[in-house]
Amino acid sequence: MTVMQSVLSFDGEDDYVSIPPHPALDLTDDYTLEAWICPIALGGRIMDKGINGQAVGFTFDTYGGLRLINTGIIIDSASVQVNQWQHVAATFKVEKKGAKLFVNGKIVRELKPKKAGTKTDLPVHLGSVANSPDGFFKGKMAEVRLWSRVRTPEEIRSHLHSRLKGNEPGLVGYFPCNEGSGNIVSDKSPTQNNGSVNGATWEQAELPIAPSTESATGLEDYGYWYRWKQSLPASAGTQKNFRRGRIWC
Ligand SMILES: [Ca+2]
Repeated sequence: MTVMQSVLSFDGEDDYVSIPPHPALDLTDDYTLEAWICPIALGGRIMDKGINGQAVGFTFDTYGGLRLINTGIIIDSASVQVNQWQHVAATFKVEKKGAKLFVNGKIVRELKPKKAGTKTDLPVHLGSVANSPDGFFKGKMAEVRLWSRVRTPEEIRSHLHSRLKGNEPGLVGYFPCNEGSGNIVSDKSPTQNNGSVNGATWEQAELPIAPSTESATGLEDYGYWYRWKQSLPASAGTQKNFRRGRIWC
């Protein structure tokens, strides 16, 4: 199911969003980055808190495919497609196969990082390098999420097609990028660290993301309930399946 909604469009020349420096965004180990992207061309930054050419902060981009840089690099060259929407994610933790790249909830690359990242005092930029006018993203972006913990593949997949509430544990930056007008992207996480839009424009796009359950009419919750019910074995019986309270809450 796709729903027409507002997204941010970047021209690949000088557009970006700047999210001010904040201690909650000093992600060096045990973190997750997520976004929905529709790149017109590969090469641009998705989100970046690094210094161009140095292995500090973090860089999550489409250079050569899908790539995460902190003190090391993990890259997958084959999975990101141009001119279509896809959900991309990176998780990082210094342990066995602790760095993972995901496209549409599927792990496309993983490796063991040698060491954790180091922080910078830079803002987080969406759509460009954080410290210089470079690496501009060409395409559309929405539903940007930053977490101070590693989300499991199951967690990533389970919230891939729905907006978050904003109070999920470990959520340190949440930018749905669906304002539709103005020069601010609101941070719906407890960090409340809004970003400023520099040149990027608002567009309408069909995205496979259900509206937030906060504004649910009941139908969205029914969808979740129905899928949950379908996933139960028949032996669970009808009584356990019936959770009417959730349908209309
Ligand atoms: Ca521009």
